[in-house]
Amino acid sequence: MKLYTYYRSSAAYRVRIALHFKGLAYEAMPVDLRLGAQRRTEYLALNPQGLVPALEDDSALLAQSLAIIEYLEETHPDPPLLPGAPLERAQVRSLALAIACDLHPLNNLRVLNYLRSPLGHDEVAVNAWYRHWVAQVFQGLESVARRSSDGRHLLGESVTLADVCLVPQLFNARRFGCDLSPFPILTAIGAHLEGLDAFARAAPALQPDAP
Ligand SMILES: N[C@@H](CCC(=O)N[C@@H](CS)C(=O)NCC(=O)O)C(=O)O
Repeated sequence: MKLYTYYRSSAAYRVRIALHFKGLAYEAMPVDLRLGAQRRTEYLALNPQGLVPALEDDSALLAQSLAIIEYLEETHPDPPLLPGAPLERAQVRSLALAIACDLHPLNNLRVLNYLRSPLGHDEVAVNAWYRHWVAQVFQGLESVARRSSDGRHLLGESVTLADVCLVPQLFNARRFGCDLSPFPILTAIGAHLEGLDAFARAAPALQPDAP
């Protein structure tokens, strides 16, 4: 398998965690978002959505991190990232979607760039935007975690898709200087997960395209 990735992309980071968690080998194909490589003709020919990650398997190309992870889950169910019971699966997906659909798209590179130009916002305003949406979604996640977490995972007692989405989002939040002190459960979960092999190997600093 080939993974089109960028070391600091949190969506690609999710897929890297899932691949390592399932013990699947892959070749990293870096796409340099800083240079706009995701919008070049060669890449758009592969992935017309023009974003990372994308996974090539059996000469088919899949875009969208959650679709990719669900594909890996179906083709390589062990170890699982989704629980067995339908209600628990839905709860895990609900948290993953809060991060991947309600938070991440608001703070994506192209959105931040659009705020800068043409809308003309300065870095102070862009950072305020970024931190506002992190705080709002993390508040809800922290409340859920207060009820459902064992202090090491968002839900239940093993790694799930929700954890796979949380760790890259925590990485991004730190990168943008978000105040994480109101979220002690989320940060404790992150500290535990970052120590696990699959999460550690997927970390941005260890990627071949990291500076
Ligand atoms: N919903 C997509 C989001 C993918 C996405 O936004 N990727 C970002 C990096 S984290 C990207 O490629 N950004 C490039 C850009 O904004 O031009 C997924 O989950 O895969």
